[in-house]
Amino acid sequence: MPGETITLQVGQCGNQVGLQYWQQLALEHGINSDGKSLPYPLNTNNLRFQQLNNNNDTESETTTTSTKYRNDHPELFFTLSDANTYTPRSILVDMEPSVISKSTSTLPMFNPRNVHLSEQGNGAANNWINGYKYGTEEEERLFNIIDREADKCDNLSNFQLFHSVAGGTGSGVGSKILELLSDRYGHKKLLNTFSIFPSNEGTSDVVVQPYNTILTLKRLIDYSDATFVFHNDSLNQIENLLFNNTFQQHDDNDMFLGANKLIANISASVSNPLRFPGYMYSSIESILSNLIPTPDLKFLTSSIAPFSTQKHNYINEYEMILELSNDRYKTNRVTSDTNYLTMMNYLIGENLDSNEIRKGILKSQQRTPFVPWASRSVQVVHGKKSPFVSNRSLEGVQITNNTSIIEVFNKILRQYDLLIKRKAYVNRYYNGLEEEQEVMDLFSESREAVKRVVDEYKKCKEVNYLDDDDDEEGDLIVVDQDMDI
Ligand SMILES: Nc1nc2c(ncn2[C@@H]2O[C@H](COP(=O)(O)OP(=O)(O)OP(=O)(O)O)[C@@H](O)[C@H]2O)c(=O)[nH]1
Ligand SMILES: [Mg+2]
Repeated sequence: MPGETITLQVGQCGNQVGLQYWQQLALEHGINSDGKSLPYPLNTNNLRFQQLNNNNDTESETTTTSTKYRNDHPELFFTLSDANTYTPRSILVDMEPSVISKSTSTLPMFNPRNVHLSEQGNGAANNWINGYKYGTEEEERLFNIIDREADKCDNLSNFQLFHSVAGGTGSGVGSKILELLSDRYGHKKLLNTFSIFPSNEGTSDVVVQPYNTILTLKRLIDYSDATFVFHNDSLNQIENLLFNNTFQQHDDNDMFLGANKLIANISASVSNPLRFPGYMYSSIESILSNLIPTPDLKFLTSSIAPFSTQKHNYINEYEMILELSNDRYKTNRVTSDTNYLTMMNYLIGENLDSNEIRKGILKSQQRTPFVPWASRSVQVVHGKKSPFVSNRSLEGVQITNNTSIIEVFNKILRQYDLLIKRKAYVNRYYNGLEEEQEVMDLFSESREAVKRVVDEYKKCKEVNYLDDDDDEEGDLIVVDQDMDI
């Protein structure tokens, strides 16, 4: 049985993405916004399951309200109260109240005791240091909530963080929480993050974002076990391709709605095999260990294929696997000289055609420029559709580990270098730090850490990459399942 996941949603972006994420999970598990469960639809497979579980009761043949007959696992992400109400295992943190108030009024299922708000209520003013310091001061209150939530788990597996790397709260408080989680739980529990990177094109974005991003990246490098990289520019482009930006047109109040739905869909798909169990995966660890060959190379790119849109009515398994490799559906910018370390495709649907999948894998293997030492395996996960989602079309998500991270990080380094050369706005970061030198040291050690990751992704393109280090074997994560078809 897989273990539970605790979610932390921090700052505006973290909470807005978190809201979409929980709406998606609630939809897939038939949970109303107040946490009450809808009757579970029993299709043929579920009925067989029901018979196996022996029952003589006379509930409807097509639905049941009893949790006993469910063959999904909402309890990995939700707690279930004695009154049969589901509550997200999620902790909502922000330094100003407006975003979280919207979340809790939209989804009253959130546990009000899991909300942590700053008493001043002004936010971190786009400043990582303000957020980081606040996180340090609030350690006890934050960990009262986190430890309480962890105590409710039978077999806690991982913490996952939703945040943007560029503001003040998601970046700074998020960094502090990661550091503290790693200290308290890190060796035993996985920490993975869904990290949103700022637009390079957006005019509203603030000038110090490269500082916040570099400082956050250092903590992701040090403490996260896997980071899913989402770039706002790429998300906007995918949204244009798939939805013609309909979300933006319909809802001026939330310009990120479409982007956030994409992130929510991808991040929910990652745990699909655990929440709707099949024969393939038993834990988040086994999924991530197939994607991350060494702890230094842990920044992941996602891709989402056209699904259930007016533009793309139906595509089969073969076409889906190829579409997923199309760079225009990737959530960070991927160029043609990108090499791949690992590739995992989630195909979520009913009665998948294994011949079409096999054809897709072969074609994809031929086309994908893997790094020379990679196993060249194109992995496919058969995800099950939620019985609550009436749309029966095939959905596809791809997660890859690839060298596009070099350019993503190099761009941030270039922006950062331009600012730091003139020490532009550095004085904003003196908050609580005594000397200018301390701030400069903090910046330069973060820059070096990011540069090391860039160099590692460059080095991994070489044939003898795995032979270079003395301890490379110790670094390898053992893959515990082979899912090639
Ligand atoms: N995809 C996405 N990006 C967002 C969202 N909200 C903000 N951003 C981006 O995140 C960055 C700013 O981070 P925020 O999350 O607003 O900041 P914060 O963590 O609340 O920190 P402070 O407001 O400074 O205390 C900018 O690059 C925004 O473009 C969102 O809902 N979705
Ligand atoms: Mg904010």
